[in-house]
Parts: sequence; C-alpha cells; structure tokens
Amino acid sequence: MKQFADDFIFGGATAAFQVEGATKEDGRGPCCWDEYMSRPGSRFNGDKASDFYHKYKDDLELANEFGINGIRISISWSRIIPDGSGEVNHKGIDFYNRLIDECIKNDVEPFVTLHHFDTPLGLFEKGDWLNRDIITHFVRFAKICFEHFGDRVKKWATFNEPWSVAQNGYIIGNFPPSIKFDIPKAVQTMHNMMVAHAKTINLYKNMNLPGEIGIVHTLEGKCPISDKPEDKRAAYLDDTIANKFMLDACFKGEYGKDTWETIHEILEKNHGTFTVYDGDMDIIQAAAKDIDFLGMNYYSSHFLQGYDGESKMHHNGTGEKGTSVFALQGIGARVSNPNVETTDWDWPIYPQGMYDMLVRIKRDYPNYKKIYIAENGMGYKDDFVDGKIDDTPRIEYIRKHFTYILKAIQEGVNVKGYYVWSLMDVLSWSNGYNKRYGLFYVDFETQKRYPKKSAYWFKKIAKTKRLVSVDDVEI
Ligand code: BGP
Repeated sequence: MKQFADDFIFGGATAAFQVEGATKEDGRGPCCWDEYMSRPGSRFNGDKASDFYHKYKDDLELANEFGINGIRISISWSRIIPDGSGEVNHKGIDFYNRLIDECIKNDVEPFVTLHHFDTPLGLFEKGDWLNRDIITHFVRFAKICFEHFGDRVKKWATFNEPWSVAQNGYIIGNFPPSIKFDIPKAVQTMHNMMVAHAKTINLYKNMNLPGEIGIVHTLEGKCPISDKPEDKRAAYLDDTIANKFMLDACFKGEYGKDTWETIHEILEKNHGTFTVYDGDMDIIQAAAKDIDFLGMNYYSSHFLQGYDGESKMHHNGTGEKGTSVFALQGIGARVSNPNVETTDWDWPIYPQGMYDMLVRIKRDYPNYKKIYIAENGMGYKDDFVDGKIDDTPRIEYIRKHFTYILKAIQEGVNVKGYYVWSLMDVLSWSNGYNKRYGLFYVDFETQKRYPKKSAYWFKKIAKTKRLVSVDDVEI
C-alpha cells in the first residue's frame, strides 16, 4: 500500500496539563501535577507550559496551514470542576467552548480525552483511582462534558493510558503519587479505571450523541532478548500486565483465563492481590460491546530478560543515554538490544513493534471496529539555528512508523488516522522541557512558534497522502 485513504486523519496531539499553562486562571482548581511539581527539588512545572490557554488560536491556524486536520486535546477536569466533585466553574466551560469552536473553524477536528493523567488534587489526595468514590465523580464530570460539548465533539476518549497512570505512579514512581514497586496497587488502579471507563461508555451511548467514544492505550511491544525460555516468559509476563490486561477488559469485556492467571502469578510474587467488586464485570462486558474505537499510542518496544532478583529502577529523565535501569520482581528485566537504536532517553526505536501490535489487535480482538494512532513521535533535543530546526531524525522515525501503518492497513487492519505526538513542543511529565516532540518548536521564553523541518514534511504527506522522503523537503 503506497497511499493513505482520502479520509485518513493527519492529526497532532496535546494534553491539557502539558500545553495549557494558565494553571491559576479563570477559576481552575489544582490537579495532582501542580502539587507534585511544586515539591522541593522539582526541576520544572506546568505554570506556563506552551501557553495554549492563550495561544490556541495561533496554534490552530498553524495546524490548518500545515494540513493538520485533527487535534487531540484533553479537558482539564479541575477547570470544569475545581475540586473534582463540587461546583461547576462556568469559565472553564466557556474556555473549552471557545477552543472547540476554534478547532472547527480551522477544519481541525477535535478528538477529546476526558482524563489525561490530571486528576483534580482534592480527589487525588483521597486516593485517586484506588478510592472507588472517584468513579462516580468521573462519570459526573464526563456527563457535564458530553452535555456541553457533545454536539460538536465527535471523537471522545475516556482515558489516556491507564497503564501509564498505574506503572509510573505505583511502579516506577516518576508520576504522582510517586510510589515504587507496588504492583498490586498498579493493578487495582487499572481495574478501577476500567470500571469508570465502562460506565462512561454506557452513559455516552445512552445520551444518543452524534459521535463515537473509545479509549487511548499505550501499547508497548514486548520481545524476548533471546530464545531462552526464561526470556520468553519475561516478555509474556510484561506483555500481560502492560497490554493484555487492559485490551481484554476493553474489547473482550473480561479478563481472559490466561490473563487472569498470569496477573495473579505476578501479584503473588509481589505479595498482593486485587479486588473485583460485584457487578464490575457486567459493566465492563456491556461497554466492550459498545466501544467504537481503540486509540493506540505507540512509541517503543522493550526487550526482556528473565529476572528473579528484587525490583530495581532508574528512570532516565534527563536524556543521558544509557542510564536506564528497569527490573521487576516477578516479571523480568528490560535490557538494551545492541541491534536496536534508542533515543537519548533510552527508548528503543522499533517501528516493527507497531505493526506487530496492529495485526495482533485485528487477530485477537476482532470486534475492535477501528484504530486511531493517537500518539507516536520522537523525543529529541532539537537544535535551533537561526530560527530553523532540522529534525531529520524525527522525520525518519515517523516515516518508518508510517511505512508499517501502511503495511498493516494493506493487511486489513482498520487504521483511520494518526496523531503525531506532539503538535507543538510541550512539557514532558517526568523529563521537562528539553525533551521535545513537536512539529512546531516552542521558544518557552517568548512562546513563539517555529515550524520544524518535520512540519514541512508532514504537510507534504497530509496533502499528497503519500510517504515522501526527507530529501524532498526544505526548511
Ligand atoms: C505518553 C503520554 C503523553 C506524552 C508521551 C511522551 O505516554 O500520553 O502525554 O507525554 O507519552 O512521553 P514523555 O513525555 O515521557 O517522553
């Protein structure tokens, strides 16, 4: 397959906390990240971010000029309901009304995520997704959003990446609440998020709105580093907790027998368990019948080695290549593969993993309906030279992933769009402002935007619907 379909979406992705800034304006309440990033020793915060709260009109005009016809945005829960559960803040509603209208005016279709990591602080302090009361509050927030924006927003996602909320918050410890190696809490978090997701899907379907609803998962390829049985097992265990657990819930409506047993094996080795409450699986089952799409974030795959020691971890959040350590008790160790290059943050660049995942979804979850690549892109320390940014490695990264998307489409996988992470440079949660992803460079001092070489390249693809080489583009 050489060409994308005429209706393929060439989009750019953002998330409220990473772009909006204006954290204290117009009645917004704090979210968990405001508090987390104000702790002593924090290297950065989201107070200004990319100032999208004030610059969204410029960004949408720029998107339109560069042929981008879709944007992922998320709604900051604490702008709409400052403490997460109480009064509605009408200035928050007004902002998103203006933003959504501006998207439509510029022919940049909004794809809206309800929760992109930014739980309101009040609810976070009561236990976040480990406290089941949050489910009711989330569904109420979703209902308010559907009522106010559901006439114009045609693509909704309940959550962005439950696995990241769980893994980074309770295993790696580089997201709030910054707990390490508590795999049972990570699993409970994901399960509770599944209940909230399913209730929200059911609500949306009952409201008969003119759009579609799904979820965004990060899907990471898990490859054994060798043919040894212990390495294969480690890859299988990591895949089950990172990918299969959530995919089973969303598309099968149950945790398959093998998934259930494998998760319990991991939990046992970590001296814990998780609770499924009465009625949870009925709700999850009903939502799996109705879910309209899978949003798939794909950046990387991991290479696994068998490991039976204690958990140990070092998160490379500075871009010092080769400093990552990741080994989990009861699962395995992620190791470097000498044949696979990595980014400066040690993320293996393995585009074939995206293809493998796409064909697997079609094979294992045949009721999936459609897939949007909701995020893909490369963190890179861009060089800014006389107002020009030559980010050829990023173009190569995206081009290789596009090639595999086309191959998957040719083999019958229904991929309907691609949202590059990110539209403009944004705040990276655990890395700060030097890990850039955008098509548009942001000078964070002046908040001026500059199209990178990748933006010109993306524009050509969006226009011709064909993959062009990096040599066909000038800055
Ligand atoms: C995804 C998140 C995004 C974004 C991206 C890049 O997991 O959904 O919000 O941050 O990863 O990650 P990072 O910023 O850590 O490099």
